[in-house]
Amino acid sequence: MSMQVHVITIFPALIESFLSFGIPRIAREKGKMVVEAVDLRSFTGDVHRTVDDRPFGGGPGMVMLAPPVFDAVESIENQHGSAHRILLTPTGRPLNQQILKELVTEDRLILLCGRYEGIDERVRTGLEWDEISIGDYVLSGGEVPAMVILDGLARLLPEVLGHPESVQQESFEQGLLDAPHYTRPRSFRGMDVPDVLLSGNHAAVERWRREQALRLTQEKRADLLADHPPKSDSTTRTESR
Ligand code: 9D3
Repeated sequence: MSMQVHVITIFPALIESFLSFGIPRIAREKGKMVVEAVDLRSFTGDVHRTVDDRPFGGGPGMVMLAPPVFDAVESIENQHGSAHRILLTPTGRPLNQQILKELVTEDRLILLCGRYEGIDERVRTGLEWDEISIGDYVLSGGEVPAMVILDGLARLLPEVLGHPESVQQESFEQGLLDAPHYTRPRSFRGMDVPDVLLSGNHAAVERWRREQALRLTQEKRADLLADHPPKSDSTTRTESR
């Protein structure tokens, strides 16, 4: 599986620099995630390469122009074919691991990053979009949200990570937070690694991790337990008796 992503932005260098580190870089180098940062300003016609203007009806701030966005989307899709279009907006559906798992099945994505106070409404209504937010806080634009999506997708693509089982085991993937991790030294400033992890008893280790994950999730993110009640079998029972 590989995917092609076009990111429409006024800051293509920000996206490019992000793609030069870590797992997104590996995904790109292996050709699993083919990302192109598309400069919205290259779809303007005037000498000033204008991408924004004052809002009709007045008010503070500037609004992103519709014509360069339409031209950018049409140019990309005429060259490469139709894409699943994502509009990064504070009013979109909140991103989660389930949405990432759906998006990673797409062959081609367009991520549109807004800036300024907003985007001309005709962009939203005149083209079909999957509107996504990354959470309930105010950012200055859609570039960081686009990088969040690229990062989350890169590590889900097969053959990008060396150890795909860690994708399955981890936090959220099973609806639980991850169990604590330990490495050398066995004793550090009076804090010891739990004996069970040194026991060599794999079944006991798995049982301990499951208990820890349940306890942590109950303590810190009880909302996750309500959303995805964990299966209750002999290996997953809590200390309720
Ligand atoms: C004054 C009203 N603002 C809405 C809360 C306008 C506004 C603020 C920030 C419009 C755009 C932005 C820029 N943010 C994004 O483009 C954005 C975003 C975010 O701010 N939070 C979480 N997810 C996202 S996805 C895109």
